[in-house]
Amino acid sequence: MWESVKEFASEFFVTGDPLIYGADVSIVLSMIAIVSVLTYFKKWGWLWREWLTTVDHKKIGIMYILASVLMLFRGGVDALLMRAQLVMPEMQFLSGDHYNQIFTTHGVIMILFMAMPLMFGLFNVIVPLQLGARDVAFPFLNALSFWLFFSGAMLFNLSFVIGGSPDAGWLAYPPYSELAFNPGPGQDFYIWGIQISGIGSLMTGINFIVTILKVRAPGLTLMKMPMFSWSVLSSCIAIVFAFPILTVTLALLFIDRYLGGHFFTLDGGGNPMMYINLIWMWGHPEVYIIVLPAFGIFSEIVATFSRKKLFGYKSMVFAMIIISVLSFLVWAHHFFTMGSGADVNAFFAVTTMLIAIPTGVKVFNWLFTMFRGKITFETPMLWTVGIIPNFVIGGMTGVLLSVAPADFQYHNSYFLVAHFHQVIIAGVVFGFFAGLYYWWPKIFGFMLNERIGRWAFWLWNIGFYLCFMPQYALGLMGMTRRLYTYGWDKGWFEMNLVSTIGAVIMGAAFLVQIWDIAHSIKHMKKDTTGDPWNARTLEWSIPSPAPFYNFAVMPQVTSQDDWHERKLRIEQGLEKPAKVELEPIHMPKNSGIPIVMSMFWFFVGFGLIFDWLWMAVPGFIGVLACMVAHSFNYDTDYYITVEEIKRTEAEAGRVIT
Ligand code: HEM
Ligand SMILES: [Cu+2]
Repeated sequence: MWESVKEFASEFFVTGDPLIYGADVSIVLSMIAIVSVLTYFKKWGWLWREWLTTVDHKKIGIMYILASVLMLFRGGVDALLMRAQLVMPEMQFLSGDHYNQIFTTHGVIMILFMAMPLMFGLFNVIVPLQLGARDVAFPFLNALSFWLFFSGAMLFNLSFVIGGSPDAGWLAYPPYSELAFNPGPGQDFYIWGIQISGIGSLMTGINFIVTILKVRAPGLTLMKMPMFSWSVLSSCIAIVFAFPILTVTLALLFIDRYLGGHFFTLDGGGNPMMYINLIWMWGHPEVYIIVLPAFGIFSEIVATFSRKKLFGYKSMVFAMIIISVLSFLVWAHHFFTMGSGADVNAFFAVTTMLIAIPTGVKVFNWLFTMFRGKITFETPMLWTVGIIPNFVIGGMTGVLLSVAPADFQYHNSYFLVAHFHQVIIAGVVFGFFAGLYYWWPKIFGFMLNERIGRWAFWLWNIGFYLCFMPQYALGLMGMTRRLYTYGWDKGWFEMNLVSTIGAVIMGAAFLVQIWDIAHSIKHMKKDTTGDPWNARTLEWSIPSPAPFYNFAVMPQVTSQDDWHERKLRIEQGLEKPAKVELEPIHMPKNSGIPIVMSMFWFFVGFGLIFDWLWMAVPGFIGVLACMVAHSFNYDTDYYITVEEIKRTEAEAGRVIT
């Protein structure tokens, strides 16, 4: 009996590595700490009522952002571990197996559990405010999306201490991700972690398309809509078409692994290249899904800090839609070496190069917006201006990679690693940082310290160039990706050393950002204006942070950059702050079902990973029960009284007459 318990435990828990034991201890300690703090301060009820059951888009957005910062930390630690192993030839810090696990979890976490939720966080906090709406179209669904993402992320992260991490790369190519070569539970953690959170992403896509098309303030026609909302729309259209492909692909891989299918195995008539085609039919649109909103953010910031209308509004909209369509026609550029022949490769090379045109249009539009503007360089603008050259280099190396015959040389080399980090860090992550600095006062109601913010900016950028520029050269010198060790004879030492130093500087930059937040909380400088940057769009017309109903009165929109125009009219005495008639506001009620249902999904996933049907089946019944319970719940909304609106507005310093 005791023996079998011991045997089970040694397979169930990951053992043998001091890093893991350290993680075990810190997980247990932080759980104890969190539970004791909540109990001591009697905060359980508050946590449940205000956060865990909320359907308020702003709070959901904040939870997304918080989760993504935690994941940035984990993904960043992974990155530093890898760079430590590569710092010099013949390092003995990580074993080959361990290195494989780390680049896999790093890639998955950074893209699916860091970039995606950071983006969804910004969608959530900002889009309804920009549209003059009271919430998203489906607030309950929105909460469910968040909790599904959260369950999926927790499931994936659990593989670090239970069962073992996946190690087949961030896209889990077969045959290596198939059962025959990868029998442990790591790959199943991968499938279920991504599957569960992916359903959440799909629902977010649907939710925001409907919100943008259907829930805009009166007068806000599509062609008057702020550019960030346009970018969200184009990104969500791509989500709705791309994510079902991911769901199906992973389902097929699951059938291969769990039921002995042969979709992607050569024996039995399957074909691994089929998986690789399918996963990139999702994977390439995915990178545009995360970069398009960053383009929207740059557009907002450039206009605000140049004190000018965005140059080329229509061409921006057009470019964004074209990018989201074209992103579905380029997937094979990830495997020009597959052997599909010159015609196929030529097609995908040309479509890839075509994307450079709308992207170039956008870059020129930003530059023309700045031209003759009264530019000021507060942190959001600093990030935006810093990103432009960075992103242009990333884009141009992308064009180099798209030349199919040349790609036979670049393929799977460090040239590629440098390229995709350049677009994904300088385009996506820095873009979301810019958005976070820009909207921070609106989200949290206080200003971030500008001086510390500048330090973070410079450290991130210097660290970035030091880390990734040498990798282009290393790639051309023959260093291949996913390589965990190399010899002294290669001549790669110096550049790898520089690269690791750059990574450490980025790590320091992250800490400076956390310090910036802590410092700013301590020296609380409240944003009493609601419009600290003198900005142009509707979200800045209400107090910071926005009251829970967002707009006390529905704004009547008459032009692009409506808030800017309204400020001008008031200044010129053409418009008096209007007398308004307050009406009770219709709001959705909180619900505990999303978090409970996602917990059941977690059990479904965990049960299937370990082939414990006694857990998976009840989990699934729980999911169905939650659906039924929600269907019969008619108590889903309420009205805020005029009195309460008046009181809330007065507390935010706004008098309503
Ligand atoms: C912040 C600094 C970062 C550093 C120092 C870093 C470093 C690395 C390293 C060393 C690798 C492994 C390369 C190899 O051995 O082939 C890697 C792979 C990867 N990184 Fe990063 N990374 C960073 C940020 C990011 C971010 C922000 C993302 C995405 C949002 C990202 C996405 C990926 C992906 C998808 C892979 C490929 C994993 C695979 O080969 O399966 N990285 N990174
Ligand atoms: Cu691609």
